[in-house]
Parts: sequence; C-alpha cells; structure tokens
Amino acid sequence: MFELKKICSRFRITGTFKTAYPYGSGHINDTYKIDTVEEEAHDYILQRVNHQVFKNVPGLMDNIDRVTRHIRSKLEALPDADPDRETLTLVPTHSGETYYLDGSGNYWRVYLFIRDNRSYDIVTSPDQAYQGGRMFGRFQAMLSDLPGDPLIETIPNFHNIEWRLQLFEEALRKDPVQRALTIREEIDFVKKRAEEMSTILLLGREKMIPERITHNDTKFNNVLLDEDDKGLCVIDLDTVMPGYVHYDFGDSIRTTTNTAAEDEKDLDKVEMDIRLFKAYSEGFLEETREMLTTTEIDYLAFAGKLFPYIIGLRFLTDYIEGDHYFKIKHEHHNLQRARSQFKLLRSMERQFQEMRQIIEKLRKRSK
Ligand code: ADP
Ligand code: GN1
Ligand code: MG
Repeated sequence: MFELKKICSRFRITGTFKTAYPYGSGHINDTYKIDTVEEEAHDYILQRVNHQVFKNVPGLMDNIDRVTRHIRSKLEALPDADPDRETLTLVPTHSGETYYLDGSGNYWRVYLFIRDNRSYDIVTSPDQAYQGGRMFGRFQAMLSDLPGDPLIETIPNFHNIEWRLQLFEEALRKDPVQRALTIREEIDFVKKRAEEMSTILLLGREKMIPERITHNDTKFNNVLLDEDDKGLCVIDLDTVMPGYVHYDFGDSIRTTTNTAAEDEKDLDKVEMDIRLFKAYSEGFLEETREMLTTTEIDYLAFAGKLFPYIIGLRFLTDYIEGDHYFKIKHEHHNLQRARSQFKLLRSMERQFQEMRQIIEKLRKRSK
C-alpha cells in the first residue's frame, strides 16, 4: 500500500489531511479522494498515473497543464464562471512541479476536488445527455485556439483502427492464454466490419477532415454535472491530444446512449436509446456547429458506430492477451465488456438511418 498522507505532503495542499480513500470507477489510474479537516479548506483528488499505459508522464502532464490553463483563462473572462469547478485545477508540488515522482517510479498528481458534483455511468434522461453533449462540444471549441506547439501524443495511435486491428491479429496469433478458440463468434463479428470501420482513419489520411485537439476519452462519466444536473466540468484529460471530432463524438455516443452498463452481462438490456442520441447531438452541435466542416458532420452518425466497435475490440484484445490493460473485477470481465459493446453496435446498426436523419436535421447553419 502507498503512504498517501506522505505523498500528499509533497503538494501545496491547504488544510489538514484527514483521510484518503479509493474513489471513482476509472479503468486506468488509481484515484483517491483526500478529505481535509477544516470545513472551509478544499478537498483534493490524488492520482497515481498509470505509467504502463502512459509512457511519457512528464509530457502528458505538460499537455494537461497547458490545456487547463487555457480553459481557465477563457472562464476567467466570463462574468458568471467558477473556474475552480468548471475546469480541473492542478495543485503543484512545493518545488512547483505538476507531478511528484516517488522513489519507486510512480507518478502522482493532485487536483482540486470539484465539490457537489454528480457523475453517471448510465444516463437516464435526455437532459443529462444534452448537458454532456454541450460540455464536450464546448471543450473542443475552447481548445480550437490553443497556442503553442502541438500537444504530445500521450498514447500514439490511440484510436488508429488499423493499429488496433493489427494488435488484435497479433494477439490471436500468439494466443498466450488459449482463449482464441472460445471466442469464434466475436472474432467473426470483428472481421466482418473491419473495412467499414477504417472510414474515419482514411478520411483523415486523405485530409478530408481536419485534425483538431480532442479529448479522446469522452465517456459520460468523464463529464461532471452539478447538483441540478447541469454540465459542470470535463475531466480525465490524460488523452487530450490531436485527433478527429469523430473520436470525441463517437465515444460519448457509445456511453451516453447505452440503456445499460458498459459491461452489462444480460445483453437483452443493451440497446441504443435514440432519444439520448438526439439530445446529446443537439448539445454537441450547438457548441460546435459553426466550427465543423460539412464532411465532419456527414460522418458524425457513423462515429457513433465506430466506438462500440473500437472499444469492444480493445476489450477483446485485452482478453486474448490475458487482461493486462484494463482493470478487471472477474475472470471473464473483458469478454463480457466486449460482448456488451458488440450488442450495442448491433442496436446502432438497426437504427442507423434514424441516427443519420437526426444529424441531418441538426446540421442547419453548418458550412
Ligand atoms: P480514470 O482515467 O482512471 O478514469 P479519472 O481522472 O476519470 O480516472 O478519475 C476517476 C474518477 O474520479 C472520475 O470518474 C470522477 O468521478 C473522479 N474525479 C476525478 N477528478 C476529479 C475532480 N477533480 N473532482 C471530483 N471528482 C473527480
Ligand atoms: C478507459 O480511464 P477511463 O476508465 O476513463 C480507457 C478508454 C476506454 C474506457 C472504457 C487511457 O477510460 O479509452 O474507452 O476505459 N482509457 C485509456 O471504459 O485507455
Ligand atoms: Mg475517467
């Protein structure tokens, strides 16, 4: 176990340390909530950044520092904004660094805890979906004029579907824990759709869509809502880097419109709720319509299908490899997640015409 109190003492924390306990349901980092004694002092989020997944943590922290400062400066110019709650705020170490590297090679960082927030793994109302769309749309719009050098790629090829398919084929060839024979159906499912799923990558390669600064992990629990369920803050900025708008729109649609949990075992419960698709799209396009090109909007509905595919493929690959990447709670968890994502994709395939019609109606006023 880590000495969390000692680690916290490295940071410029105000108030007296009271307790630290595991927090949230992320699959990658170790997250702890730090409570302080004094009523008026901030509470904090302490995270151990997963350096197996993120190979260049100093570069990643520099991205986050630049992005959060840029957003903060925009918020400070707005009369009613509350920057401490509407963007993540890094708390520096005593020597002014954005992270602390301990003697065992672990990277730690601290954020102000955003108080009175609500975070949802499953969306239950169109208004929540709309708020999520508005927040992720606004996030991307605010970063469209980030000055300076391009952000570093914290995970190179993160949403590159060709690369993901290569890793999948490689895992199947090696089959290190002899699981390949048990998942024939899922393998067929992946192969049947592989060509179609390269669409966004090819559009990007041919410069038909522009590269932007994107979040790349826009699952719904990475946006915090306030006590009235109004959009408050976009969090989990480890993967903010160059990407296509479809990556942010797609991953949100995957998580926002699903009537069940990402890892739901009972596949009958997994469907895409078209009302939630409509509400999320409304919020997202309200904030990005002016910025997006015709071609980008043409492929938004398709992006919805891409993400259950790509994330399902990643869960399945991790399952074949023996579960090294995503945190799991039981033996077949990654397979269960993959199956659930593929069921969601089938549901979207059935409703694809309606998804396209909704985007068509919302595209008005686009370039
Ligand atoms: P992971 O990459 O593992 O998903 P996150 O950065 O998303 O890690 O953090 C995990 C959870 O911790 C989030 O889903 C959210 O509930 C909570 N969280 C993270 N940062 C904050 C913050 N600054 N204020 C309040 N809650 C936070
Ligand atoms: C991981 O960190 P978290 O739990 O928000 C993953 C995402 C997946 C998601 C699936 C860096 O996100 O890409 O979509 O799990 N993040 C990373 O739930 O791989
Ligand atoms: Mg998260």
